Amino acid sequence: MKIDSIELRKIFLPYISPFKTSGWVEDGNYGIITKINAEGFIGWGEAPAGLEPWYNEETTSTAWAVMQEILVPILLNNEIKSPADVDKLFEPVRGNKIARAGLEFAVWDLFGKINNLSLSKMLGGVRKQIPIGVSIGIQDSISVLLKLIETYLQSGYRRIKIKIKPGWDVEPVEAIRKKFSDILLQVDANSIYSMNDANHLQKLDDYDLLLIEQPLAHDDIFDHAKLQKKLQTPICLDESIVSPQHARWAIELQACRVINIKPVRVGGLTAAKIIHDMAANATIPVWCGGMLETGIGRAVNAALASLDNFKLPGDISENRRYFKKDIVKNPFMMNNDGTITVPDAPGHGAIVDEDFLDEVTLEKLIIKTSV
Ligand code: OSB
Ligand code: MG
Repeated sequence: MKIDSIELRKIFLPYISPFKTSGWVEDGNYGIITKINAEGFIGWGEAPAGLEPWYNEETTSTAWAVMQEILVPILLNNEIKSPADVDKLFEPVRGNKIARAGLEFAVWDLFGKINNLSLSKMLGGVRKQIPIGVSIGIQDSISVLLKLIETYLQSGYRRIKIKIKPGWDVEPVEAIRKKFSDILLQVDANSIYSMNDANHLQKLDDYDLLLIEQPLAHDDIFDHAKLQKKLQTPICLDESIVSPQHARWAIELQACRVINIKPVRVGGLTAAKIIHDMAANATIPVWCGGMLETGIGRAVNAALASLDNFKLPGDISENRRYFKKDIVKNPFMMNNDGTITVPDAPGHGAIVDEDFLDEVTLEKLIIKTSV
């Protein structure tokens, strides 16, 4: 494939309401949209880094710099025969997985369009619809939280995830269980607890949670293995699994019983699929997490979640759960049975609204192949 040009855009797309986790608040998507022109086709990708390094070490600015200085020149100076080549070419780059994924997605999209194959098909997807859940940030009060959950359940969401932190964990979970005794419920701590909280976290075992996501440090696997031995609730790792190697370590150490796969966290779809297959072999179920992406990243996640071992509902809510208007013309809408339909158009299937994308673009850079 001969690449003609690569375009990077920093965007700001505001959320309908701020999203609050145990450690930070976000008021919108400040990601990078990538666009690759090749062979008469256009591939789109998204690197959903935030302004600050609260989730992982990357930010919009670091991803932009690494793309501009390192990753884009690698793509322009090498022959790419398949999307898997991108993972190999980027392999020597340490970290910077969100930046890598943002460009890798655009190459997958391009190959799908050139070969008339959907991303789901290219990845080996088996599902046409995927069940979806909703991730709810920390709220001002339990009554506000319960009302929100009621609204989401009424609109059809199949699973509720709430963010937790010290002071906002056992009580909201208990209140939810009292009111909604049989819903699929899980919690996400985004690395706020330590081993000293093990006894406190054991209290969550009384509420039949699907899982507790990333209770301990963002880069820990070892202590999670010790904590899992003390909890009945399955631990699910998010932040800690940044590569297939890390997934193998976590599985061998029994640090988790479930894995949240976000392709952006592991450098792209090639690594995500390896982790999926590895987990399947170990009978560890996976599900697809999210990073409050625009419709581009959301379409990529939906394609990935069509693979067989995605056994639990994903954080792939309808676009309108986050954005008044998204940068795609074909936002996901939930079907009556709490699923979304996996796109079967060539590539990831997101149709970018370029006029609206222009409106939300803060900065743009076009890098052309020198001839
Ligand atoms: O930890 O899963 C997380 C959002 C931003 C960063 C990290 C996380 C999240 C979410 C929301 O929980 C996922 C989504 O709905 O896209
Ligand atoms: Mg998480």
